[in-house]
Amino acid sequence: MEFREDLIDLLRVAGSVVVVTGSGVSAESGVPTFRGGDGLWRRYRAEDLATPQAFSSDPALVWEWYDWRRGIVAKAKPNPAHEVIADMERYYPDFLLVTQNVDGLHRKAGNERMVEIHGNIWRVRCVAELDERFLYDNPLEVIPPKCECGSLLRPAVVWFGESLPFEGLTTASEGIQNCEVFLTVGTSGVVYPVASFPMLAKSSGASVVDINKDATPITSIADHTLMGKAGEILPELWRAIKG
Ligand code: BV8
Repeated sequence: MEFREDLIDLLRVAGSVVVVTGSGVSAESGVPTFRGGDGLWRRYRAEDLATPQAFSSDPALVWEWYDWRRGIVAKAKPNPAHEVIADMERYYPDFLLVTQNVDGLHRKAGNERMVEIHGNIWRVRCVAELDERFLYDNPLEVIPPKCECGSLLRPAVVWFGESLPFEGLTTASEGIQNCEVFLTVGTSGVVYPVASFPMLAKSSGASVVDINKDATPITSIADHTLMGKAGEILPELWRAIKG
């Protein structure tokens, strides 16, 4: 796989790098994407399941979907794309990973300087007390799961129409406005506010690099577009950078 010299030079000497990932980075770990060929939403419509309204009208249905996804994620392992992104955290002096994924695979691969900006599928929140905790039961013993206080537990993820965590959003925005290189991997660039991050990076003077299997709205603003599978491109790119 050939890469442009200026891309290799850029990534070899960068001091500050922000990486934003979407479900495409976990596709080669066997976790279905949202909008691709085997997209999760293809079988289910987002508005039917990943919204507060859906949960309040049918918490069991929403939990059936999440329990099914938790089962898939439990068997998934980080793939070479996750491994390279974990290596990047050790290599770059100033590094931040912002993931839209709730599967926890980046943390499994070793990333720590990271924001799970849409939450984590293994965390749950009591709808009454609002405290969060991990719930690793797989499969769930009871659907929908309940808190000791008797109230429902919900997935501690960000649903459509819900605000993203303030702290995570602030960390991400600050990182993006101060980075030299902004790398997106496996995101369709359609879900806001994360979809606005590439333009924020560009307008803040960063070089935008996009790795994706397909063209997306990010393609038109990226300085470098690497089209293909993240699990194949990233290891090759990383070998070229580290020489
Ligand atoms: C909010 C967590 C403020 C739960 C998710 C109209 C215009 C603009 C915005 C809106 C609008 N209408 C509504 C909105 C707001 C809405 C939104 O953006 N909707 C979109 C659909 C238009 N956003 C929100 O509601 C957000 N909140 O705005 O708050 C607010 C507050 C109060 C009241 C009003 C507003 C909350 C959004 C978060 C939703 N939660 N997930 C869960 O996971 O169950 S979204 C879900 O989509 C996942 O997090 C996912 O990660 C995310 C983004 O999708 P991608 O990760 O990009 O995945 P996708 O499948 O789409 O793409 C994969 C890509 O990878 C593809 O391009 C594919 O080609 C590529 N690929 C596949 N395989 C590979 C690969 N690439 C490389 N290698 C491979 N092997």
